[in-house]
Amino acid sequence: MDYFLSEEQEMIVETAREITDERIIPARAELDEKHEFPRAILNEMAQADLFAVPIPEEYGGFGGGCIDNVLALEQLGRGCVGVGTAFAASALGIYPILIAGSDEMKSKYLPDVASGAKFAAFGLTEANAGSDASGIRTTAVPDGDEWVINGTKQWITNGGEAQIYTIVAITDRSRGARGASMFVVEEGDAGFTCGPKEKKMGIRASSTTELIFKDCRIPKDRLIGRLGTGFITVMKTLDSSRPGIAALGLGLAQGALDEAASYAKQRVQFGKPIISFQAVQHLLADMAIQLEAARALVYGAARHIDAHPKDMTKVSSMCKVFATDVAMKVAVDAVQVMGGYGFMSEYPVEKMMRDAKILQIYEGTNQIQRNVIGQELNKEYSRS
Ligand code: COS
Repeated sequence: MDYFLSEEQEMIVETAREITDERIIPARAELDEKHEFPRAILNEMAQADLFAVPIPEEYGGFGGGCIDNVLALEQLGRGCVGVGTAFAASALGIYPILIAGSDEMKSKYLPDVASGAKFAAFGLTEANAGSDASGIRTTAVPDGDEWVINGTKQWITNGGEAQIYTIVAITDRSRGARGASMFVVEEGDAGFTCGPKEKKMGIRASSTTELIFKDCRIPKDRLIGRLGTGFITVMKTLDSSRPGIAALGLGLAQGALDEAASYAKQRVQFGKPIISFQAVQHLLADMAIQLEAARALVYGAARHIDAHPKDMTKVSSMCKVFATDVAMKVAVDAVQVMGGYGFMSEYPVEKMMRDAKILQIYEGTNQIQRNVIGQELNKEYSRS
């Protein structure tokens, strides 16, 4: 379907498509098997200016909107959601600075992320604070000209690979959601270390570690925005980044459909290519219908967000839920079309099926997204 992309948007798609076809697809099986961080590929993406897409022009970026980011991530997701996640997590890490940081803070950190000289990461989740984001225990206490941070973040994407970490910590427990604040922690700050890489079912090219703060001291000016606004900044950050996860889902579903359809054309059983059997055609048709419906929703949501940035919560969750549920279903059906071969790791759909699962879990489970959508509907219908 024609989504009437501008010339600049077609260029973003072309750039991301080329890197995906030439660099990511040939490397993905090995990166997955070795749990290897794709630094060389990310560097090439940086040279192609892809990291600059979501960063405003005055900070060395391309000044793209949500739709531009979605278009780039869709292509990367078609190749490998592990590589796409490493890329997306750097944008996630700088959203708090973009949303709430001072001009000085933006000037200090954003140009290096736009050029790809530095990667970023976002630290929210803890052992006892997953879906319940406000249950975090990490604390930040003022001491002279510094903040002293103590606690442990869990499952942080780009842990150990990023140089800039935006994290949320409790600054006043008595104030509930208004008692959390966000900070920038840099690689090499005293008292800050990352744990070993987690072993995961999928997205193995991305790095996932703990962030460990033991009397970690950072300067006062690393507070992002105002004291006590950390939880709200976290929520706005997730609203901004979830369409990117939806886009990874679109890409994964497209990749899985491409694999399944090409296989069905060349696989002969009962004397005919299996694509000529209605049973297989119906599976492929449903995959294609769901993918196109998801794409229409994700692009529509991204354009709505660009036009109405203050009204993004509901559409952001809607497109995350729908596109990632579609990605999971399409990946499972691609394995089904390919039968025993689909189950073997020499074919990419086996990895796609493993990678798809996390899309329904991270950046807010799809159950939490439905809660968010329900709450937004409740607000809307209370007003009318
Ligand atoms: N934008 C701006 N403000 C928001 C917001 C949003 N999207 N969502 C909530 N808020 C505000 C609320 O308005 C409220 O402010 P007031 O105190 O002024 O009323 C405050 O934040 C607390 O909101 P709420 O009471 O809804 O918070 P809950 O603790 O009930 O949690 C959910 C809400 C479940 C939505 C939140 O915890 C969440 O998103 N969890 C999932 C976390 C997640 O995605 N984790 C994945 C790991 S990060 S990669």
